[in-house]
Formats: sequence, C-alpha cells, structure tokens
Amino acid sequence: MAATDDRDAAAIDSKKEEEVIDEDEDESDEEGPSASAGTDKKDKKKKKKDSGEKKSVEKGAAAAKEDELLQVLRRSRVCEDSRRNTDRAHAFWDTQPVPPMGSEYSQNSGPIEDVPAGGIDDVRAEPYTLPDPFEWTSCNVNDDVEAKEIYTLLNENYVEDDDSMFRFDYSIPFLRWALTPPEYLQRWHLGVRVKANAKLVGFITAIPANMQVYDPVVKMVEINFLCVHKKLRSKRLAPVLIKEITRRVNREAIWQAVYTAGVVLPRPVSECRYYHRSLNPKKLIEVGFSRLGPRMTMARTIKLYKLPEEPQIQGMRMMKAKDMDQVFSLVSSYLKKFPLHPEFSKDELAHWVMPLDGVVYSFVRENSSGSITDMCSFYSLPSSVLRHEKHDRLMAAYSFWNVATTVPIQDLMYDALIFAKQRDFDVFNALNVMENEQFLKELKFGMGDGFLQYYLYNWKCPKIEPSGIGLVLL
Ligand code: MYA
Repeated sequence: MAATDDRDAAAIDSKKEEEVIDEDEDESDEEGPSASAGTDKKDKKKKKKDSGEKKSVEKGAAAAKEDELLQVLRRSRVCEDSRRNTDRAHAFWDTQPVPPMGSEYSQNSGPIEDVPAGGIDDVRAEPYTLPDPFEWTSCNVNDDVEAKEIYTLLNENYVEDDDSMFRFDYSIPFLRWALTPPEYLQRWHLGVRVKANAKLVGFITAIPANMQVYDPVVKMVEINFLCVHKKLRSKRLAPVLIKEITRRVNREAIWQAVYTAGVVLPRPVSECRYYHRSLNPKKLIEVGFSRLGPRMTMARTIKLYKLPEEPQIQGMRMMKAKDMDQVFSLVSSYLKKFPLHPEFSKDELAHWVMPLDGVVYSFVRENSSGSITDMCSFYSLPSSVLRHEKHDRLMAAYSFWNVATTVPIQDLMYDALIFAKQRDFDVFNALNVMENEQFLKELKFGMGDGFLQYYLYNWKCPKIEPSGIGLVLL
C-alpha cells in the first residue's frame, strides 16, 4: 500500500516482458493501420517471416494447437484448483497486507498495516511502471465509445465458469450504474491500453463505500471488474493493476478495500456459495446450465418450477422515488444485524435500488396506510452462452437487497421469483448470505458449483459466516 519501488510494481521479468511485447505485436497486426508504426524489431521480424513462410506456417499451426491446448488446460477449473491448492506460494499476495493463508483468524479487528506516518504524502505520486508497450488510462464510462470498449473487453475476457460454458455479459447501462455511485472517481476506473493501437486490454475499478465490519465503520473501496485480455494472461499484469489501483485509492487517504472472487487467495473473510432457482428450466437444460434430474421428464421439471403469473402478497408493487425515505430506514436498520455490511447514505441507496430497466429491479410492499413494510430487489446480469447452436444468452437475475418485516422472507422471495419470471429471466441466483438460507430450500433453489469468497484488504477480523455477510457486490 505505502510506497514500494518500481521493480516490485512491474514484477514482470525481462523474459516475460518480451513475451508481452510479442503478444502486443500480434495483437497490433490484427488491429490494422494504427498499429503499423514500424520499429526495427518489427521489420526484422517481417523479413524472417517472408523467408521461412512455409516452415513458420507449419510451426504456427503446431504452436496454435499447443496454444489451444494450453488455453483449455489453463482455463479449466481455475476456481476449483485454487480451492484445492490453498497452501501454494503467492508471489504477489504474500507481499500484501492480507492475512496469510493458513494463519488463525484474528480475534480482534483492525488494520494490518498502519496508515503511513506522513499520510498520503508518503504514497508515491507517480503511477507504477507498465511494460513499455502499455499505458494507463482512466476510462470514462459515461462516454459511449469508452463504455463500449469496456463492455467489449469484459464481454470477451471476463469471468467464465470453470467449464468455460458461460461468460458474464454486463450490459453498458449496467456498467454505468455499477461504476457511478455518488462520489465515484473516474481515475478509479483504471484501464491499460496498448500504446500502438489504443486497444483496451486491462481493467480494474474501485468505488467508494463505507463498510461496517463488526464494530467500526471503515471508509473503504469496493474493487471489481479486474480483467486482463486473454492474450495477455499469466504475465503478471494483474498485480500491477492491483498495485496501481491501491496507489490511486491510498492517494485519497483510503487504506481498506472489500472484494469478492471465485478463486481462493490469501485470505477469505468469508466463503459463500451460489444457489440457482430455475425459472425457464427447458432453456437451462438445453444450454447445459442444469441437468434433468434422475427419473424426471422435461414436462415434470417444467411443472416443478412453474410460478404464478402475478405476485401473491397483497400490496406488492414496483418501487417508486417517493418510497425512498422509507426504503432507506427499512434497509439501513435491517443491515445492522450483519457483521459485514455497507452503511449507505440515502443518495447511495437510492442509486443502488431505484429501478432501472434492464439493470436493477426493486419492489416494495405498501400497506393500507401507505407505509412501506417490506422490499425485495434483484439485478440483471446475463451471461453469454459460449459455443451453443441455439442459444447465445442466459438471462440471470441476482438477488440484491431484501427486507421482510410483515411476511415470511420465503413469501417475499417467492414474489421476487414471480417478478423475475414476468421479466423473462431464465434463472434467479442468490448467495447463501444474509437470511437467504431461510428460503433457498423451500423455494427450490439448487446448490451451484460456484463459490464466492469475500475478502478485505488491509483489515484483520474474525471469520464471518455467510449468514453474517450483509453485502452483495456486483
Ligand atoms: S474478481 C474477477 C476477476 N476477473 C476474472 O476472473 C476475469 C477473467 N480473468 C482474468 O482477467 C485474469 O485471469 C485475472 C488475473 C485478471 C483475474 N483477484 O497477471 P497474472 C492473482 C486477485 O499473471 P492473470 C475481481 O474483479 C494470482 O493469484 N488476484 O494473472 C476482484 C497471482 O498472484 P499470486 C488474482 O490470470 C478483484 C496473480 O494474480 C485474481 O493474467 C480484486 C497472477 O497475475 C483475482 N481474481 O490475471 C483484486 N486472479 O502469484 C484485489 C488471479 O500472488 C483488490 N490473481 O498468487 C485488492 C485491493 C486493492 C485496493 C486496495 C485499496 C486500499
């Protein structure tokens, strides 16, 4: 967090650096004219290419095959491997203020590293050094062209399931919403571009958030959307992105962060699981998201997951702006019972829960005297279905903020499923966080194979059970 030297930051050894440059040139060739600014190295490369074309085609084919195989091996089971192999060394993470993997959970809470004596003046002022072909950029998600660049990078390179059947497909309106809560900073939407052609190949973001962890409320950031282009993987670019975002956050006198990941790193504060409720079982089975159960026919499966057309609780309706004051008191007081939860301002909560078509959906129960007594919400995060002849998108709703005070939470979430089905979602996903265990079984959620680890940066505290997590990151 505080000043470290540059060699450490760009921990890309010279051999690796060359590989990155080569990759970049391959990349540039693909990208057309702006990339053709000739260098000596490139000219030599071209001559070599012409003279041994046939040989290199054969070699190329072999290399491509090898590459393909490597891709298959590399992509396979990243999350599962990381869970099985928890005592491996972490060249980067072992240098960071996070608890080591096998260590006891701390019984008290507090920072792992103190704020440097000189405060932000002790935080280096200049960005970390990237390998030569690359440069930093602060992305403007409100600009249509830049938003599309972020969208494309993520759409083609972001999180996949362990079997590479699905990849998150965050929409542009969703990315705008996720990255622009009150007091967001554009310089925390950090990108890496190839200098030669300006292609965006790396990304990581921070947004501000006040988090209560056990007792203290700590000013933190939420880190999300860490992504390195597939062609630049395993070259230690991710640690440089993480260090640079840490520097930019530290420069604003913020020293803690919260983030989630499917992979196991040093060291989760909580380990949660995904559960899935089929809304469109036929499509889910067709795309391989779920399987037909033993002794089940398609017709019986469809019947099993059938839902009423309309919500069942009297007074349930879509949330409106005029509900905001009451929703704020409802959600703020509810979240207090969880050892880890955000402390929202009213503006922040309004940003996160006011309905935005295609992005976030919120519903409230209004009683006969006009009081809002219950609320539920979910956000829309489709996935691309990879290499499928019939379907290319899976519409997934993700459980967000839910508070039941006058009905059992099972009833409230039953209505959430109905609202999601009405809007053509194929599946409703929920983590086993907050009080979700109370409705998962009864509402026919199936346990997924995905885990989600919650992490705190530069904060030690006792381990938190999933039911103590009052936070959903996007
Ligand atoms: S989670 C979503 C992460 N993104 C994806 O899974 C998308 C698809 N994958 C990729 O784009 C790449 O594989 C990524 C790694 C970019 C993930 N979180 O460059 P490398 C460590 C943290 O050679 P690559 C999300 O967005 C890995 O253990 N570290 O690897 C939250 C190794 O370190 P070590 C990760 O595969 C992000 C090193 O990186 C992750 O080319 C929170 C290898 O680097 C991961 N998900 O690129 C970030 N995956 O040797 C932390 C791998 O030590 C924020 N690694 O094991 C920390 C707080 C910062 C702010 C603090 C402010 C105070």
